[in-house]
Amino acid sequence: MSDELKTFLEGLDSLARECEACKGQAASLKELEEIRVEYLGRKGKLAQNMQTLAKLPNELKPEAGRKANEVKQAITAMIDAWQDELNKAAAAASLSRFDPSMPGRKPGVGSLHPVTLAMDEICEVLVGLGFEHATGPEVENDWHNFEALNIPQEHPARDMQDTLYVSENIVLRTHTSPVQIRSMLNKKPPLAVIAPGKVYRRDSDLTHTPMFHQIEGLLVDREVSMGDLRGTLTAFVRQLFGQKTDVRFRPSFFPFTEPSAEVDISCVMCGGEGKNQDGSTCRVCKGTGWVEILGCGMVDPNVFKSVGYDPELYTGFAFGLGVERVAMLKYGIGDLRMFFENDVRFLEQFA
Ligand code: 2NM
Repeated sequence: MSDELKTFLEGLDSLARECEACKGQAASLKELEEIRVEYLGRKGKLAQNMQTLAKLPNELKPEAGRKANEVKQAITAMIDAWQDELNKAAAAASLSRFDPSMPGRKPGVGSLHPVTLAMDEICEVLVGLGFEHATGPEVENDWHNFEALNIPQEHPARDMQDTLYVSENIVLRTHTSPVQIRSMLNKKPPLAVIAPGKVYRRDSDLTHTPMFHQIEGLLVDREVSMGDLRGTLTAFVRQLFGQKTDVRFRPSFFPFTEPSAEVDISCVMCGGEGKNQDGSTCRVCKGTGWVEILGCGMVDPNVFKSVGYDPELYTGFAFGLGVERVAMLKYGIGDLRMFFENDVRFLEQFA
């Protein structure tokens, strides 16, 4: 073999060894790419050897060329293998950072507002007792909200102090009774309806909000008595607060009912004792053992006259309650403002 060829072949061998010695030197794919360019690039170390090969005598070229190809493939295979290793190491590192036993992130799931829950529950009980749902506008005229309900022109409820006026004759309804008025105008007795919905009053402090929710009920037929009122409302509050609940009726006054009463139930907190287990005064009933839950009465004949019902033929009872108040008692909520702050930590407890 000629010295010239020998020198060339040895040069290629030493290039392969030199490259092999780079094993483990590339810490990243970028560094490995630099090594690849250094050996296999267009102006790299192998390319330089190829220039030498071009200058060899023609009869030496086949053997020199074969060797050059061999070394090129060996270097390519080496660098490819290192690239595989780097890729595997990177995958293993990212797997070691991933802990499959970690709990996943739960998507937030909504829940019904406690006022909605109380409203649904109250309506369900009343529908079970035979009442039908009715709805009506929240913006009402004076006649439906006041006049038809036997609330005279000079009545304090009509005062700007208590009612939110849209214009001289138009108000935000102060109760859902105008819905009952509309029901009576649309249908002859017998009639049993409930009107749930938002009502508005010019009132805002710790225990009053300008908007709150009410449910009112009305039943009209021949020979409806105070006994029917008492039996119906007793069954209603016992289904809502438990069969052991005591009920008492106190005389009261509303312009649209005569006689009128307020209904108290035995305190949901202390069970009517007025005291907590430790002897301290119950905060819910303030020591009385009773909490007021609704207002009611026998529909005033003047209300029947304004909707064209004959008061000689028909009698009826009506009642109304505040939904926020029921929700506070049922779910043990001490502060009315909780309903309106929409703090998810409060709301998610009702999921
Ligand atoms: C109450 C108390 C007493 C009531 C009266 C009527 C209507 F329209 F039939 F006359 N609806 N609701 C009523 C009666 C409401 O809330 C405390």
